[in-house]
Amino acid sequence: MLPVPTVRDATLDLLRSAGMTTVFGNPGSTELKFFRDWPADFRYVLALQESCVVAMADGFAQASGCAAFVNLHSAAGVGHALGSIFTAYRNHTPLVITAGQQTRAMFPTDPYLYAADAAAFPRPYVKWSVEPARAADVPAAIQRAWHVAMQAPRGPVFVSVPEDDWDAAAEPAPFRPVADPPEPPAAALDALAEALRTAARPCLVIGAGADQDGAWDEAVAVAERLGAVVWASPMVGRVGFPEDHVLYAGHLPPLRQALADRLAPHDLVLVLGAPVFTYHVHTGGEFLKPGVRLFLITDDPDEAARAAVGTAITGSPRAGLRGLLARLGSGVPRSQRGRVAAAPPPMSGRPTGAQVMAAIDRLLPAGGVVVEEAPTHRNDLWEHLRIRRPGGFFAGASGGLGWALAAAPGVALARPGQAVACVVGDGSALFGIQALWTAAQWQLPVTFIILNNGGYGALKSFGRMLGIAAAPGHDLDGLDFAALATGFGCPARRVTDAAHLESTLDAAFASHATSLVEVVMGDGGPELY
Ligand SMILES: Cc1ncc(C[n+]2csc(CCOP(=O)(O)OP(=O)(O)O)c2C)c(N)n1
Repeated sequence: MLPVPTVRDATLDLLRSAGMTTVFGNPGSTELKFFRDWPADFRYVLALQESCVVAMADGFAQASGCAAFVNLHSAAGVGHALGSIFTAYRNHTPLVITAGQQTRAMFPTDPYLYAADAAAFPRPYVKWSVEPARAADVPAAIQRAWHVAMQAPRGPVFVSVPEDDWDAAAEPAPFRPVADPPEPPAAALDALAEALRTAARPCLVIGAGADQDGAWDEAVAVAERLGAVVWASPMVGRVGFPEDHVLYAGHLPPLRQALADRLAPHDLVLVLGAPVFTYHVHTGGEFLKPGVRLFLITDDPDEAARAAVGTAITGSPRAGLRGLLARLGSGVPRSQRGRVAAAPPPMSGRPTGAQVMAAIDRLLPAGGVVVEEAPTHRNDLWEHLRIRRPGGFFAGASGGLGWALAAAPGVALARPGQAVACVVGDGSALFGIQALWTAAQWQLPVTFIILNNGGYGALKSFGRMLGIAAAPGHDLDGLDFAALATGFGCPARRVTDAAHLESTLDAAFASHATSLVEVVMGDGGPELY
């Protein structure tokens, strides 16, 4: 008779089959048995706080296109991670998150480190969550979790594993691959193609789901075939269209009335892989001007159901665009044009957001990736830093801060040899600052660019919008980012004059190593909206 594999052996085999041989974690006593005889074909990426662990895995999963495996420590580790789990859920990032649990025999006494109702804790921001009833079923639960995470719409899942399960005998749980997202129904694409053919001024709105689905080339082909201008959806976390293309029109604002005004010149709007729409501040007003027709193609049935207006078609955005190309024939090109590119700002005086973004645009090595969390400088980024290739930009889709600084090393781990520029506000950086250590330990080519405006600029801007003169807790005085970085083993440079921005960034990128550039900004930051 063949020896029965342990839960640990069966799980490691499953992880190999699913391509999840990188484990992101922060370990504790309840996870140790998972690491017994740790195999040489696995790598363990340690992050020093669990919100960083999950954000790093998120960056890795998005940049690699595969699910990432996470191992956390009981309820406390999951608790620290919840903010990043919320963001991963909104990002549609496939993560298999496991957490240690106390020994099963100890459950009745609520022992030290026991996670009561463990599977409930990360809900509702996981697609599926379980603590298997028997140790033997842990591998099957992990197989199912991976499948759910990778099914469209992708997202995080959770499995709680009691610490004595890893040495137990496993029930067989063969690996089962997951199918591609379904194609949109043919009849729906027929009707959409006809509407596009007869529209006078159609436009596309591209969301993160289009980039995740690998639809970049198809989006360009459809836009060119129709002569349709292309907008990026509001608060988008990934860019799905070349921002230097003549048809590229810019980013839509996350405000209802302003967005309806921006789309008013069009008679047909085709949204791909995005919610309809993501708003930030309530302004009331119309969702769309009368007479503007909207269609949505998304692989997320819930996104389809909750769209405020329009005809939603459920299916892969990429397959939808391919279906349209087949139906549109030679197309009906119109003479629409996108935006006029902003002139680069002069590089002198106290640094501004526009100067930083223009400098990154000019100097980021070919193939480089931008990771962003700089609330008041987002408009500068969209104006002056052009994303030109698929998978070239990542930002958190939830609005929760503390994601980007940790996601950036995850992106770098997934894309060996590619430079990563991580642009974050001083406030945002401090929600995930420990990630500097992981980046430095792995010698990842990430340049962390901290826009230090001495406080929470976005909240000050909100305050001005709401007529709140001086709310407490908005200033961040006495912080020394260069010293913090050095303490984490990451070399740092400080820039106080725009004349030195380009030489400093150039040196940082040229080092092909982890480094931090603190930019002391000339003012508190522009208005948000
Ligand atoms: C986890 C979390 N806590 C608090 C907030 C509220 N918040 C929104 S913007 C902001 C300020 C961010 O400051 P900084 O990163 O320095 O960028 P700036 O606004 O100055 O451009 C804060 C605290 C948030 N979005 N997420």
